[in-house]
Amino acid sequence: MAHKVIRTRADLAINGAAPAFSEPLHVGRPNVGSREDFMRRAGSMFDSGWLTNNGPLVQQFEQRLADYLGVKHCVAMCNGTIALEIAIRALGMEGEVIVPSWTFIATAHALFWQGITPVFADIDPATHNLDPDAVRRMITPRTTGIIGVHLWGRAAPVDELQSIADEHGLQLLFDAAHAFGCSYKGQTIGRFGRAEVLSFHATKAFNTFEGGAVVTEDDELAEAMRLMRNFGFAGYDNVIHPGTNGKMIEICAAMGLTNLDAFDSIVETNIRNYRAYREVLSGIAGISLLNYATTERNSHHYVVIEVAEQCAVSRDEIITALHAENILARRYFWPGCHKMKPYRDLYPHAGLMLPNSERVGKSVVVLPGGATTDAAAIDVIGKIISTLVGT
Ligand code: T4K
Repeated sequence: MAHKVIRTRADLAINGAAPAFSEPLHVGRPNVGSREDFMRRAGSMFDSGWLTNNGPLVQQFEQRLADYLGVKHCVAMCNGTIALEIAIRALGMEGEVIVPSWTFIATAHALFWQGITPVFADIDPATHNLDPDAVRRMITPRTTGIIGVHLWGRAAPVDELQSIADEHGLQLLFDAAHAFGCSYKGQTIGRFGRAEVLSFHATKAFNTFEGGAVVTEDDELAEAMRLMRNFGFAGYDNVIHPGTNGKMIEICAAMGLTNLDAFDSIVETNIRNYRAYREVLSGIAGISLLNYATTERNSHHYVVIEVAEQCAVSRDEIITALHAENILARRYFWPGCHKMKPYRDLYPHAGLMLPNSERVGKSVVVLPGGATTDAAAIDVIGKIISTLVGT
């Protein structure tokens, strides 16, 4: 892709110049492994005549994933949201459950959809993850659980949340939708809390088109979730549990097996991109790239910058300027769940308890990453931002 040269503000598309990219540069462009391997697996699916309902590819996928993550059970599902709903139900959560507001809306909706009240707790602005003290403040006699989110692939404060859960007799579940292949204290994410929920949506570092899974060390929980995802069937004509249809289909497992082979190289690309972004963005006043501990594994799938209040241009001006250049940066997860329906009507004053979530929500920009982004594109993105900010 040809990129333009940017020397002054007149070279920016918001000032009438041609866009830097002729085609849109997306956040969340799917990473796809070997097409030949995928087609071979798709062929085996047609040969077997088994398209869904716990077929051979799904079984193989679950085993490989459990091995990869070092966890006892992997229960594959049709998407991350249904996986969350099933895990929440299998854990017997009810009443109120504490969640961050600074997350994708599915974390809150998975509760609300089942008649459970999501109670939003504030985040630590340095990590964007739940602040354990804020969680303590939101506990009431109706609280039955906590859902920690490993946002941007950085682990939530697992030990602190586990202590709170133990002290108050609460269920602890993790939304690990962003954290496939990431670590906490050197251990691969997947075995924390009672269970962890993964998303394999097309826009994730590791995808199965659509898909998700609940991973757990707990035999009984895994068994219950296997029943729940298949209407509660235990063999022909024998329903022994309430359930829904949460099954992963064979073609998705074929994609997952293929992309698992490519995952390490995807992460290498992401790390290369992250370092290139660090280089081009360093020294721009008021712009900071989110930092992660080098002692932990992070897939670096999300390239997140924060625009300080004192920056010469606002976050939204940066978004407008980037979109004009065909760089479709995102404001994930602005404005925060508590400001979206139905929660903003249910708790109009929730923001008073969520000052950090509100501040972070106004500052974040997620930049394009993954295999479709390269050093040359990142260089141009850096120049656009520095020209705009004026440093
Ligand atoms: N918990 C958390 C913390 C999550 O982040 C998510 C999902 C979930 C739970 C629920 O898991 P799932 O039920 O989705 O498995 C996208 C994804 O749809 C969503 O999966 C993801 N989080 C969220 C962070 O991002 P949108 O509404 O931003 O999607 P959309 O259509 O705007 O696409 C994003 C960008 O990706 C666009 O710029 C276009 C590009 N794209 C997208 C698709 C689907 C492509 O280039 N190709 C594609 O095939 O939610």
